[in-house]
This record gives sequence, structure tokens and C-alpha cells, in this order.
Amino acid sequence: SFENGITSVDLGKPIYKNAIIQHRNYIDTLKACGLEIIELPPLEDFPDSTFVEDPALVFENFAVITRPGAESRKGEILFIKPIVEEHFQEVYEVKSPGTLEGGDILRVENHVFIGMSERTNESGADQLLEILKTNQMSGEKVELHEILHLKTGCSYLGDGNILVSPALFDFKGFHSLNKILVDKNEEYAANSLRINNFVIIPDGFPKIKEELDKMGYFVKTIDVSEFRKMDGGLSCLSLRF
Ligand code: CIR
Repeated sequence: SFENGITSVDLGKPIYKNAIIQHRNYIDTLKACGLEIIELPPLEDFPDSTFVEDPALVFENFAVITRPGAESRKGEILFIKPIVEEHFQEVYEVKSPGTLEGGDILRVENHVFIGMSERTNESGADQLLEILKTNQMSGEKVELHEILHLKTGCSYLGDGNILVSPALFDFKGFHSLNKILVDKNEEYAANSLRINNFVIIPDGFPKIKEELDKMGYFVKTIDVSEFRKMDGGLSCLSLRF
């Protein structure tokens, strides 16, 4: 049912066969970066469930089951919850009327930025801020315009470095960080992944690749064009802990 998911971009229908190949390559790339993989079974009733980052948040010692803002995605939490509970002793849940999706959550060390998108509301953000406080972490809300989720437009690479798209470049909360501006034409690459010594970026964005190469990162590129058609980026396809 993948092609029946929600999308706001006009890049055509995804080709399922290719999506499967790209997904396999994504898994192999994470493995090559040193991660162990837990693969989850497909949920045919939930076309967007492959974007597994949205229904849960994982930290070192606790996890949060979110409450997706998109109606068609709300049921995903029933399936992700028992799996998260296998790996975390402390599991919180975002409660109604709160909504929150993992794509809106950007962690920078012990601070968390919460994108106030159409999927994440005040109550959801306030509940997460309380959970963070209980766990000696801090957080703040970020007003969003133009982008689906906060992490559609930025990624923290560690060591004080953050990739940002033009839409978020002037956001004051990022001023103490070293901002790496992603060119307007390469905006999709603002959603990238730092894993161990590697940075994984989507294929086809030479300027940002060159910049990251110059900074000394080991850059891997992968083709996730079928997921892009459904508004998904690299971070959306996994929960990393
Ligand atoms: C959706 O609209 O919910 C999916 N088609 C894409 C979700 C992408 N997830 C993310 O950015 N974390």
C-alpha cells in the first residue's frame, strides 16, 4: 500500500519494486556504518508506516510513543509500542489532545528542538518538554513554515555542526551551532544522517557532498528517490539507538 501514503510533493507515483531495492540498500548502508538492524514487518493497513521515525522517539534510557497528527498514521503506534517496549524499560506516551511526530524532533546533545508543524501541536510539544525535564534534558519549540517536519530542513551532525536549509537558516536557536547551509536547489539533502564516523546523504546533491567531504566526514550517498516521492527522507526510515 506504500503508494497510497500521504504526500505533498508532485514527483509521481513511487515504483514499489524500486522502493524495495532502495530500502534494502538503506539497511545495508546502515550496517556498513556499524549498526545492527532490527527489521519490522510491513503494515499493509498503514501506507506510511515505513517512515518509522514518526511514531516513536528513542533516547539512551527512555523512549516515547508519539501520537501522529496525520489521521491515517495514528494506528501505527499500536504496532510500534510493543517493539519499543522490548528495548526500553521507561516508555512514555503522548496523550490526546497532544499530537507529535518524530520527524519534528531534532536532538542536539541534551537539548531537543520541537518543530511546530501541522503534525505536532502545543499539547504534544508541552508533554514532551515535561518528559525531557524529568530526564534532565531541555527542549524548545520551533515555529515552522513551508516544511513538512522540522527535520525536513535540518540535521544535527554532532560536534556542533548542523545542516540547515534556507528556511531555517535564521532560526535563533541554531545560532550557537556551526550552520552548514544547504543550497536551495539541494534542500532535500538537509535531511541526512550522521552515523558513527559517516554521514549518509541522498544521491544527487554534489554541492553539499563536496562541503561535507572537505570537512573531513566520510560521506556515503544513497538513492532514496522512491521515498522522496512520498515526502520521506533518510532519517524517517529508521529509529536509531
Ligand atoms: C507522511 O506524510 O507522513 C509520510 N508520507 C512521510 C513522513 C516522513 N517522515 C519524516 O519526515 N519523519
